[in-house]
Amino acid sequence: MKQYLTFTDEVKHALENKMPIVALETTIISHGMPYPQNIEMAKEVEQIIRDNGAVPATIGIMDGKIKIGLNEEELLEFATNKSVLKVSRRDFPYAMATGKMGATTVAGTMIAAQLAGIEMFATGGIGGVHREGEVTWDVSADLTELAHTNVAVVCAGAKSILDIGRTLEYLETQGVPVVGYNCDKFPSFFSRESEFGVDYRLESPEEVAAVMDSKWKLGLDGGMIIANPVPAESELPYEEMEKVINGALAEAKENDIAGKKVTPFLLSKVKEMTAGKSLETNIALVKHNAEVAAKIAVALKKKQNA
Ligand code: PSU
Ligand code: MN
Repeated sequence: MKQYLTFTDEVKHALENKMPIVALETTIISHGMPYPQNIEMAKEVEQIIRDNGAVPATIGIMDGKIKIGLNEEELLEFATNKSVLKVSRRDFPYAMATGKMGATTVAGTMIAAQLAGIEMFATGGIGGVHREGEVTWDVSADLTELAHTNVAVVCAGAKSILDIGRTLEYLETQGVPVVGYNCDKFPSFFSRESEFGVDYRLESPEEVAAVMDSKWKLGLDGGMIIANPVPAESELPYEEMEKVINGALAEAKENDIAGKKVTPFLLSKVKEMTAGKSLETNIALVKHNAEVAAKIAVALKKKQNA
């Protein structure tokens, strides 16, 4: 499988020298945010990771290769090209065989990160069980990936476009630990809390790294969620967002939006309905997640290299 991977010099050097690395996804760039905020976010997030002592590896598919690390020109291509595929587990074979450009989702990025030997990943929010999932069977492949791929994901929880309760139940069934980073409630992306609790509250990068280390040393394959609430100054009120999200869900239903189009549709509706405020919050929380992920990656490598 390694024949399909290519690395930037920065990432290659970091891997060879057992340095801390943080993987980043491209779906958030190509399908999650508009241009030019998406490219600005992508570059800033990489810099935050470097400033916190780790090496960023933004992952995407181009020319039949899985690229571990993207240069500026490639990042810009993901930010502006309108025909980029959204690549989750099921889409890899097609994207690789056709040579089409593919932005990796949380699931897709985890697969690529594991192939490359990267254990830490920062994003905004994970996919999950959609509301009315009992009717539509819309359950993100992110959850099954978390069940068996050894990559820990720092996120701001899950948007309440999803059914957060069922998402957490699914993760429990699949044996995925949900850690609250300095929080007791599972965050709901735009807001710092939801009505649901986390499994364990941990308060330092070292504590999180120790849990990751013992999980994988025990051979308990699968990922981990590190839920990191949006900084208070960027939070949007939960009740207000509930109304917005209910409006967006109604529109998705009216327009018969299904399959992989659901999440990007809801995201852009929410942005429209909050006059762009949701985008600012989205960017703030991704940056915060990158910082925390870098610190955990540093702590983990210190432990592993000791
Ligand atoms: N949630 C967000 N922003 C995003 C996504 C999820 O708040 O950009 C993206 C991620 O790439 C995630 C994917 O992996 O959507 C989930 O899509 P689906 O529900 O189709 O599995
Ligand atoms: Mn889906």
